[in-house]
Amino acid sequence: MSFDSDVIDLRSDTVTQPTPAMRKAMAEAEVGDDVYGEDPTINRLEALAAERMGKEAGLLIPSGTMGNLVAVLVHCQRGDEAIMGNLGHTFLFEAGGIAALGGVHTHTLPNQPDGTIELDAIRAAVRGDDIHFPNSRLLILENTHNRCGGIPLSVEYTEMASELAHQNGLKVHLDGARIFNAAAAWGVPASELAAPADSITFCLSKGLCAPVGSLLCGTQPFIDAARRVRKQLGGGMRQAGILAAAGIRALDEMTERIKDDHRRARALADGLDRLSGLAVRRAAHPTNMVFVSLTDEAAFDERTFGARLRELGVLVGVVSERTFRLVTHYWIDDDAVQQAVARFGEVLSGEPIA
Ligand code: TLP
Repeated sequence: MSFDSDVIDLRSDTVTQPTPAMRKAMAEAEVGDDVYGEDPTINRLEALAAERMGKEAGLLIPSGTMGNLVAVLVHCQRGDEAIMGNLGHTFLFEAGGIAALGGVHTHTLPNQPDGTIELDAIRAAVRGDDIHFPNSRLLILENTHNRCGGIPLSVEYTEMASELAHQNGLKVHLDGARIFNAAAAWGVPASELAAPADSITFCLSKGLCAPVGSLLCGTQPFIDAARRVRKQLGGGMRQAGILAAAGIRALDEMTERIKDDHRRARALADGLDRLSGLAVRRAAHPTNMVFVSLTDEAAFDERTFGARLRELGVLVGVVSERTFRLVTHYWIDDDAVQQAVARFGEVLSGEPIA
């Protein structure tokens, strides 16, 4: 029912497994055919999600990737342009879906180290009315910003960027896969962070531990259109109330405890920072991610280092040359944090690569 307790899996919070309470709720879920709108558990989850995001309506989507894709396909027509960060998940890790399936043109702007995109850059990127240009239609923001270190965007920045986008006729989609991490970091309700955006995707299956599912939220007409696009993509589901039941548990029981993951990520960062051979990227408002690099003192390449850690039962993500991402989550307790630090130390003190 739980993780292999010998393995400390820090690759992602997507590896979380459903809690015993979720498994029970899934077994007992009342279900119906959701394509007919008749799954009472999904209907409850969608209403709850919309309420938590401060939006009119919500839609259960199989994944965060599909949530962002559906949002882009509703906001944009073929040949329209979506402006987004060059380190954004939609640009880097969604298999080019918006281009492949929507004919949507991507316009990337540099993400700053804090996950923001400079307002002047957004202003300058919006195209004028000229038949040579694609129509600028959408701005995509990401909160927390994964590749920038799990950094939370502030309410103030989200408001300023969204206001600018709206003044220029653009809609705003927020990839809020980890919006509850951002909310915990700032000590504000998620709805405040979502308020400036026209639509938001958030995930149940990351720090909130549900096995599957993301929610797309927005106005009622937006969600009506999104329901149709989800169907076009083959994402209309039937008795998925089984999944929604876990999602309701996730929203009811798992958002408050996210701050424990942040505390443990800080402890992990502190422990790793004390080891010579490692440099931790520090953020002003850290959440559940630790990005750590091998310094010149460590005579390892990242693949060998990662493989040695794996032999000791610690799994980490390699994000770039000599840099790892470690993510804390429900299944990582205080002891796992101490163990992980100790095993990093063990690898560092071992034989370097030949
Ligand atoms: N991110 C995954 C990997 O794809 C990198 C991870 O392990 O962090 N938006 C953001 C900001 C994400 O981090 C992710 C998943 C998604 C969207 C996509 O969610 P899923 O995996 O449900 O499609």
